[in-house]
Amino acid sequence: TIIAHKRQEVADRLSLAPVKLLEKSLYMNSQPLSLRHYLLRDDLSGIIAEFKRKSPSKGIINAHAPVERTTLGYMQAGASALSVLTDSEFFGGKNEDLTTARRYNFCPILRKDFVVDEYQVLEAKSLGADAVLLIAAVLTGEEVLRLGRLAKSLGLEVLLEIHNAEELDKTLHPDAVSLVGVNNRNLHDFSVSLDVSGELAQRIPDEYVKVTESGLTSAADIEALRAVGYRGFLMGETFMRHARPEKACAALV
Ligand code: IGP
Repeated sequence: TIIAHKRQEVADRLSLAPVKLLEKSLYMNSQPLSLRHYLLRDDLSGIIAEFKRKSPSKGIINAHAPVERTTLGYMQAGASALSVLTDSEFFGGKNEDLTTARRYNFCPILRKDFVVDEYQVLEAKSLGADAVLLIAAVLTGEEVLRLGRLAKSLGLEVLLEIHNAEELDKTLHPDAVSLVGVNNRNLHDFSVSLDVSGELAQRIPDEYVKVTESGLTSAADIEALRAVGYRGFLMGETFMRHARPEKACAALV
């Protein structure tokens, strides 16, 4: 459902007057920050703190936290990077959330959306993102390669999201992908298990920075997954559940 809606959204956008993202954006010529490098730094937590208002599995998580204070607070708390949801229909985000986060922060920002078209990669760059998510469950190997190469040509890094070994084998390509994220949440039935990350850690070649996504709630979760090779820890709900998400992040870091 999400992907069908997203394809329609992109088609509607592209049917409007010619899109001149490249000329209009402040960020088109800016030097992106490397998510890889920030995650590998020893002086930071490895946490990618997410700004997420709602989700299909949880409904409304936080309707009031402002993106400025939250994302700046995440960074000051010691998060290595930010993830900003820009999908509005299912996650309550918007492109302006990313541009706002960009203005208030100097750490890498992941644009979190359902990328199915080149246009969205260009858009991510124009909004000031440093990295994009590509979800193996909804793309072919050829699409990951095409979208990933485009991202790379713009200086954006690609975080490839997988949920099982088949998705990894189908889509992993060194020309397109810099980081691999294991989503602990099954996108079909929403069940969450950190064992998914545990089991897949060894399957991911060492040249990719390993990220574990979803369902992380404590420093103990992070340490257990760090011990099996993860360097990035993508966390949303654990922080966003609080009225002041940035304080929950500071408490955990
Ligand atoms: C964060 P959580 O359980 O900490 O809120 O999860 C993040 O992993 C999750 O939002 C996510 C996601 C996605 C959202 C992972 N992959 C793809 C939308 C699309």
